[in-house]
Amino acid sequence: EGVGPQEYAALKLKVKEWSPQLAELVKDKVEEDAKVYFVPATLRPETMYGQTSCFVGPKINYGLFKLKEKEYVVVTKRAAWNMAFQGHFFDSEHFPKTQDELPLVFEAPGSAFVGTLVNAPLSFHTEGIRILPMDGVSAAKGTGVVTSVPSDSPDDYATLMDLAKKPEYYGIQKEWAELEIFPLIETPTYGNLTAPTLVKQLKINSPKDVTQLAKAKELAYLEGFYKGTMVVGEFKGEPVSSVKDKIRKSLYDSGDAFPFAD
Ligand code: A2H
Repeated sequence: EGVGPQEYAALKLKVKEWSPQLAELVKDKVEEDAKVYFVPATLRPETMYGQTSCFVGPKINYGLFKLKEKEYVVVTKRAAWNMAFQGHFFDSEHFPKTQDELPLVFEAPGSAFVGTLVNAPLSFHTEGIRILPMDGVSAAKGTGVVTSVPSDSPDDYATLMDLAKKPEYYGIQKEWAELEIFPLIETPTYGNLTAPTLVKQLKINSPKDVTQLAKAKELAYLEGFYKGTMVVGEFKGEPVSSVKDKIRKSLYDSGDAFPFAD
């Protein structure tokens, strides 16, 4: 893990309530009983218990694409095109020949989706989590949607701290960025809140401290994978390295996620 081609787990976060900006448009374009999913791509399925929000790039364009009858996804066009090749939209007879043939319902910048409430599989925050803005999201990677796990991802933790500091600036409610952070994984070096510990130790003050964040990310990943033990969930007490694949598989089996290659 860590180098070479990666299999992402693409999670299905079902919309419960739309942002005021998009509520009318969605009402016009999507059946009332349809399911719409935000689809973040993750390399750490074992941390999904700790999701507290889901990030989009505020300036990135996202499409709402029709997956099948009464089922839609929100991802970048680039990701939808990848999904088409991975068999998610059409049978071979109706395969889109160009990106323009993808079943796009509408497009909007990430900023328009901010505030939308979604249900995140496995998350302890069963009341739902909010779509929030993150400048560091790359349009050229994964699905352009990133689920936030501040206990174990330094990027996610630094972003949430920044959002909570300046909620008016970001156009969000402060409490959306301040959901409780539960310990998920115990490690010998960083305790049970690896990302907050590393962010403090490396004196990271903002998501713009990219050099320090890259270092924290590497340390968190290695320590979590090779030395971490689950302290929650179905595989509590077992090493992360042996449960990662099992949790990923169980998310696939339940239909809450699917494999996604970039
Ligand atoms: B990971 P790699 Cl707990 N832009 O998921 C920016 N970041 C993106 C992205 C995009 N378009 N698509 C995915 N990612 C993030 C969990 C997690 C992740 C934890 C700890 C570390 C971590 C919760 N966020 O990633 O560049 C996603 O965040 C650090 C390796 O393809 C995804 O996994 O290697 C990871 O980056 C994919 O990174």
